[in-house]
Amino acid sequence: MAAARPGLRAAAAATLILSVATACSKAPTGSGTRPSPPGAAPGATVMIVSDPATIGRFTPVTVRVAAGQSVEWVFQDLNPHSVTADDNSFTSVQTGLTKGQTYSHTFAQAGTYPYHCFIHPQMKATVVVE
Ligand SMILES: [Cu+2]
Repeated sequence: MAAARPGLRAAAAATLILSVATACSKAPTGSGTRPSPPGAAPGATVMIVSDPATIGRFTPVTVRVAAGQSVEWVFQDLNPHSVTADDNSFTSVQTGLTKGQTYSHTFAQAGTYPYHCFIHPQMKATVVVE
């Protein structure tokens, strides 16, 4: 007479490990001007690099963010550059920022925001807010 026990089904499925990494604690590099309110999600980063043709260049030339997100510009060129909206709705200091400095702006409203460098108007780029 064998005690045919079906045995306990491995209830291992109950071991749900909540490892969903919702790490929103990404600290922005540098401690420059940060008009972003706390909690504003950084949507995109634009590098300002040197370029023999235009002195400086925004890369990528077009970034897309959602309304309410910010864009951070990271200056990597030794020459000073600015981030200035074509309609002057936002700007970093127009005398320019240089390597190691950052500027960020939060875009509350959807739209297309062309901008340039105040010092070198041939430097052009666009932020698209969706
Ligand atoms: Cu410039």
